[in-house]
Amino acid sequence: MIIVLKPDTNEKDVKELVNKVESFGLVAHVSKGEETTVIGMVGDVTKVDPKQLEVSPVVDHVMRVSEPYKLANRAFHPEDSIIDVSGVKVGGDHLALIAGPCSVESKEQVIAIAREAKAAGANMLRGGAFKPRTSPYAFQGMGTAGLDILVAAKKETGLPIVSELMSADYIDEFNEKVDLVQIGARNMQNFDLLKEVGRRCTKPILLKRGLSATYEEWIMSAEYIMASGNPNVILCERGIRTFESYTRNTLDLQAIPVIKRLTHLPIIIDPSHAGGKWWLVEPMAKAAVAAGCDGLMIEVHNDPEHALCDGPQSLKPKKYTELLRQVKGIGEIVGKHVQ
Ligand SMILES: [Mn+2]
Repeated sequence: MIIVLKPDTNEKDVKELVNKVESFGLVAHVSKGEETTVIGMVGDVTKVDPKQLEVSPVVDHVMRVSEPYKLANRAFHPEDSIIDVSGVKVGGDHLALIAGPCSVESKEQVIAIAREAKAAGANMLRGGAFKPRTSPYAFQGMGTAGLDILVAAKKETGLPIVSELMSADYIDEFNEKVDLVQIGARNMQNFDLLKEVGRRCTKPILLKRGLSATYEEWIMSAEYIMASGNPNVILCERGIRTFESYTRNTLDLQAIPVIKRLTHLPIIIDPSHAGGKWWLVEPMAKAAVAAGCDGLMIEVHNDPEHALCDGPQSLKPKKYTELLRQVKGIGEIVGKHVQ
């Protein structure tokens, strides 16, 4: 349930309403926008009579929110959320450009790619240290040593680091070393992990869409993180499983306008894992920016033929540089700028 306040309501009146909401045993979330301020009520609202709140002269109206997600709901926060990833803003009119190898393979590799990605215009570095692989016999990632290599690359380039967390056991280490904590597609409904990152992660979360998750299931997973105490969630569409087998997955670009309508959270697109082929990355990345996404996460490798993971879908730095040149131009047309 949300309370929409009349324009120019002062702080004192807002505070009084918050106290009233709390007296019902509910949690109040205030969202102050340029034009309107809303107070979202979370908890068991079944016994709340909207009339009790509408008597206040500063209340414009009270409405029930029918969707099961509240904190992620656009109604609770009418303006776009802008999430700060160690100085790089994601959401609003900002375009986040995340690039890097699928997995961290060596210090030389990551630093070389990070330098080229930065020169191309990327503003964040990705790299997997802990890898969720379909086969237990495939390369599983370098673990902690991989994170330390990413930290070294950050020192060298200044690019904030994005890396995937697979187990709550490593949250403290990620808080210390990583700037944006990725929860992968396969863990999107690992609810215990979502609750733990909500409670304990001090960094923003990049929540990938599960392989066959509906929009509502995906947003509910964001709600888990937010309800557990971390409001800084960025969604990432990375392709869904369909009957088509020619491409690795099917990139759902409709997710961009749908997520923006239903939530206030930023959404970025990962065209690399969606298509699984390097030559699909460029057209899909351009289409995603044209459709209004808040960022792109793209796998870039300086030697894709010998990559330990996802070589066939990785771009070489030269191709990535040319792609960003075009992407930035499209971004300007749709009002998205690179910091
Ligand atoms: Mn990958």
